[in-house]
Amino acid sequence: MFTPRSTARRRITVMTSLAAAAALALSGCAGSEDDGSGSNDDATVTFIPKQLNNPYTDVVLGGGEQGATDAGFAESNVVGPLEASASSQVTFINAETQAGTNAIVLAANDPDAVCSALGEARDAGAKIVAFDSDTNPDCRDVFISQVVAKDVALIQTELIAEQIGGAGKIAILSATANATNQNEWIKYMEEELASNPEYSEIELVAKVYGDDDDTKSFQEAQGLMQAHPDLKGIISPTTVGIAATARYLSTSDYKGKVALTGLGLPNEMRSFIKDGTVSEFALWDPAQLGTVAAFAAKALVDGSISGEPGDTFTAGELGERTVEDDGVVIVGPPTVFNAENIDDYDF
Ligand code: RAM
Repeated sequence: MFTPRSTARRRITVMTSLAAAAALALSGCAGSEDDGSGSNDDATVTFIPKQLNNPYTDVVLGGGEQGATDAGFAESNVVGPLEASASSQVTFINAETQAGTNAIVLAANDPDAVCSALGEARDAGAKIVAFDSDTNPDCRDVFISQVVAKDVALIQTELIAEQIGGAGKIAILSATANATNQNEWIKYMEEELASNPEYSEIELVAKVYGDDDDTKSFQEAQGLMQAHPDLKGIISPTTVGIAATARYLSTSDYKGKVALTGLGLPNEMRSFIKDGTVSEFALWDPAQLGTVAAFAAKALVDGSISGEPGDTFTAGELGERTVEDDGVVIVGPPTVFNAENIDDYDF
């Protein structure tokens, strides 16, 4: 688990589009000096998450900023929108390009909407690391994937199948409709449900989107149960969605009758495990995702990797990582949390 040890120079900027445009107009080009040793001692990195008001994002960025310090960035910044909408990140990317940041680490709300802005950032010399949710692969140097995408889909399918006794109607309550990460996991879940004979009696009846907004996710969970009163289970592959759905179920007649699994933060899910609303869910250590992304960004800025398959870099205490096909770097395997182990985790 990630424990902060020192504080990087940091500016958290929550900007409206207007403020971002003003910042863009005012900022100069920072740039950085290369001392010829291959290590850029003045280099800066900017993290742009899907959205800022998301507890998952906070843990990822904690690991990211610590990683930025440990990797040797002189400065790390966090900017981003409050809502995880498709186009919301473009203004922030443009402002960072103007400011001359050396690396942008971004979780894409939409694989294509950010591409032209990222292209301009690259033309200005910035390295682009996608993390958590990928861009179109042409628009970044590497993608730091928290887990093997198929594995995270399979584990959620397996968990729901176990929890509903292998038969019945299920639904998926996702984040935003364009989220690259959730959509990839859902694609693998659907393929698995359709092709694995063990799941032939499970029927996926609905996919709904809570937009990683707590209130909307809660309402979508409520709507699912109204539309499908015979639903046996819900998979929510988003930390915001699973927590909101658990809160809804926990005070409803469906508590303990409708199974809920997906991807959650142990600290947000603990009470729902303890009160019997949820029996098992999965996730990885989000801080490690941020840390590996920061080290990858520094390796790209230093020129020690270019993002080609086979490139390797060291992610501090987390050890060596290899760039795989399509420029993907895997952080680690998913963990399943339940009543037995949930108190061992604090994030
Ligand atoms: C939410 C976000 C994020 C995802 C996690 C599991 O917080 O949608 O992108 O990786 O859930």
